[in-house]
Amino acid sequence: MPAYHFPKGFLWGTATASHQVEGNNTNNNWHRWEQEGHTLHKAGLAADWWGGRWREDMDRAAETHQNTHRFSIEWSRIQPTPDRWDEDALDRYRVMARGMTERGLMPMVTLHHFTDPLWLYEKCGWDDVSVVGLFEKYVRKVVEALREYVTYWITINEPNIYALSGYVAGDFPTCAGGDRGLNVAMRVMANMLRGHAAAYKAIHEIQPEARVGYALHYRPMVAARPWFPLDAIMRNIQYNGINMAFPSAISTGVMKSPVGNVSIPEAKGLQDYLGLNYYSVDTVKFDLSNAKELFGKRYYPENSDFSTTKFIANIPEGLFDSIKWINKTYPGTPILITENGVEDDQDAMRPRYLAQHLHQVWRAVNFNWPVKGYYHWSLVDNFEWERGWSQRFGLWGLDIDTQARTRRKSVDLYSDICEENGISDEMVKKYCPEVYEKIFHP
Ligand code: IFM
Repeated sequence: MPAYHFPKGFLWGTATASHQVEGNNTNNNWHRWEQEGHTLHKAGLAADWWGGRWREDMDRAAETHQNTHRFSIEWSRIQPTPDRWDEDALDRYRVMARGMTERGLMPMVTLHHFTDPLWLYEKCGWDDVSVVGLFEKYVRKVVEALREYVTYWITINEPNIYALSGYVAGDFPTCAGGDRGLNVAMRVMANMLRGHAAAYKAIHEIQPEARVGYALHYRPMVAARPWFPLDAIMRNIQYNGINMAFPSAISTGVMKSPVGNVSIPEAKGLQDYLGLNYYSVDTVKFDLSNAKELFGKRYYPENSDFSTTKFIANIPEGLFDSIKWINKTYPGTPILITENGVEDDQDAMRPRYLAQHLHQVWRAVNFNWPVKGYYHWSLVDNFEWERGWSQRFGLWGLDIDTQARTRRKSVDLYSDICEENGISDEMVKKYCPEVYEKIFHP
């Protein structure tokens, strides 16, 4: 029976984030943003993890042969006001991390995933360099409390999306009364790099054996018309602006930015692995009407294999290319796919999206590129930021009124993959026969 096998010890898991699953997170900037009506829906009770339902969801993860889970800590719970640490909240996260360990799930912790405590938001958040010391203090507190159970830390999730979606696109909250614009977004990103560097050093000081990285939302891009130089120029501007701030600073100590480079020497070389969040590939063309995005338009070609809300085009080769780029940029650095998934309430595309992307991961592994694990986004439907509950990324569906979970058929496919540590032709024939030829006779 033909099958693609992964190396022994490969990490198989799912990823979540505090505000998206916990519920009743009322002391952060996103809660405020939702109350002000900027989002399609409100997070509300979310998947009720703070109420204890993380336990049943971790049972689901473990029963379906996953061996790791990535979750995030909510800063506003740990430090509800600048002068108070909430030891009970820290303890709850300890119980969660221990609960994962007891179920055979290695916990991986994200320290910052889009949300900021309200008090930080009031004092201009990541747009003020004082955030660096504040973030370091919070990180120290969390690492001291959880080090018994946690070795893998993600300092910051998708700093590029945080900065650009807030300060350029206006979809995410910025700091209270703060300015917007590309300049500000880049200033925010520079402070996030300083925060990452401070956190990296602090974590290693407390826990020398820790593995510390950040999660990069990486968008491969292609020029729409290869013969038209302005498309290529736009592609490069967009590519560098969206992807390169963090990677350039980690490589050289200088943050590359479309509005001027910034020297951040303390960030150079500070990653033990790179976390890759990959979803799709953008096509880019010159667009005179789009001054806001520096005259570039990013889109998916019309004939794409689209997800339900057309948020994602299924382009699995882009994952292979992303891994290839990482391996070339940082030879030998371990790679973890810290997010990959698709919004699909009917579970019509997810099985093939999953199998095709994992096939690409397998190809990369077979070049001996050091991919160590894969975290599917996500375990259970969760609050999808400005798009609220209109997008469903879970292996399990969630009824937000009753909190009932529904097992989608992708659960069974992913469970088989995790159990086998590989993808077999039988699995593909059973769950997504429409891509059998693509996967087994490419
Ligand atoms: O839900 C988000 C997550 O918080 C960050 N990465 C992309 C996911 C899907 O949009």
